[in-house]
Amino acid sequence: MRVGICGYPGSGKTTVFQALAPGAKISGKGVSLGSIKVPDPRIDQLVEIFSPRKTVYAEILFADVGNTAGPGAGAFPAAVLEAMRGMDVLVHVVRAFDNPMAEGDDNPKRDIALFDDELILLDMALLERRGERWRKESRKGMEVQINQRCLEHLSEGLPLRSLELDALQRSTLVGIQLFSLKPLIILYNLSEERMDDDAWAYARELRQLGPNSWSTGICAQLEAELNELEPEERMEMLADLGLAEPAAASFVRTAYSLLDLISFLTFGPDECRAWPIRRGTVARKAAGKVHSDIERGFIRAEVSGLADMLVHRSEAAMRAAGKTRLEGKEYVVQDGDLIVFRFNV
Ligand SMILES: Nc1nc2c(ncn2[C@@H]2O[C@H](COP(=O)(O)OP(=O)(O)OP(=O)(O)O)[C@@H](O)[C@H]2O)c(=O)[nH]1
Ligand SMILES: [Mg+2]
Repeated sequence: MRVGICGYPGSGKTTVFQALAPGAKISGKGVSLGSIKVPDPRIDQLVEIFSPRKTVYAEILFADVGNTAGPGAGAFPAAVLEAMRGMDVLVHVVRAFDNPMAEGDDNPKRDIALFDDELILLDMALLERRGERWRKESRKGMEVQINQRCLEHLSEGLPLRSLELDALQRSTLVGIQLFSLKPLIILYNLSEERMDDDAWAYARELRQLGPNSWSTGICAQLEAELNELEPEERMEMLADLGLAEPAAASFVRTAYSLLDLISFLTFGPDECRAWPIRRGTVARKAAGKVHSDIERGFIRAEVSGLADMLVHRSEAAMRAAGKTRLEGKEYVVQDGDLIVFRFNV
């Protein structure tokens, strides 16, 4: 999963990046990229059984997409748009603290509205260009129709993430990377004082704002500072602050469930690995995550559960004990399924 950290100048993007992706190796030109592993006790248990040569946790890639002009000061720069385009989800960091370097007082409501307006305008331009081309080619059909419906929705000032589309209709939009179609998490970046101010409770809680859009809050500066501490000191400091865990941990969990991601697991002496997929993914598609050959040559999935594996401790013993089910290509993969794919190429 790729998470784009966006927001106006001085909102705390870089600090949020440091808070959410501690120890991330920064790479990339202009855009800071860092990834973190998604902690997964199920993988730890498989590793215990198989002592694999390689262990792979699910990963979340964070990108600090860089600076826009100030709120309302015009279009986002091309480099920022380019970075945002490749993301699966956008996090809009909203300044809710005094920053003497930033222009004016913090104004979360204004920033949220202006940011969304900008995404809507960008998408209108993209879809209008596409519609224009199709008119010239006098094309008809579902693509053209969906294009039109999207434009109507946008011209009401609404983001595409709130437009109801079924899977087939949505498929007409793949490949254009529409900005307002991406799930959005509004992240209020609160000053330390506001972290326990009742008036800001709404900004701290996790709230669903609409389809594919949520808001929550952190004090990024504090979280970033926590990450500089040794693990023991960090635990103490968290306890002092009355926090159950670092924001990075809860953010990962939240993002996973918001985006309806689950993981299936593969195992063996070579590799134990978590594979993130959308809930509802069928076995054959899931196989394609591992390798496109396995999707193409899919025969069946041999599915089992971790609880049984903890008892029987090998693929052969599982089969002998009748703890492995055979599932076909339409089987809907469940969170935590252990899977061996059989395929033929
Ligand atoms: N009080 C307070 N200050 C913060 C917080 N988060 C960031 N800051 C401060 O705000 C300033 C800007 O933070 P950055 O993380 O650099 O913000 P940015 O959005 O990356 O800024 P640009 O890249 O310059 O647009 C820094 O001085 C931070 O220390 C916060 O949660 N509380
Ligand atoms: Mg920055």
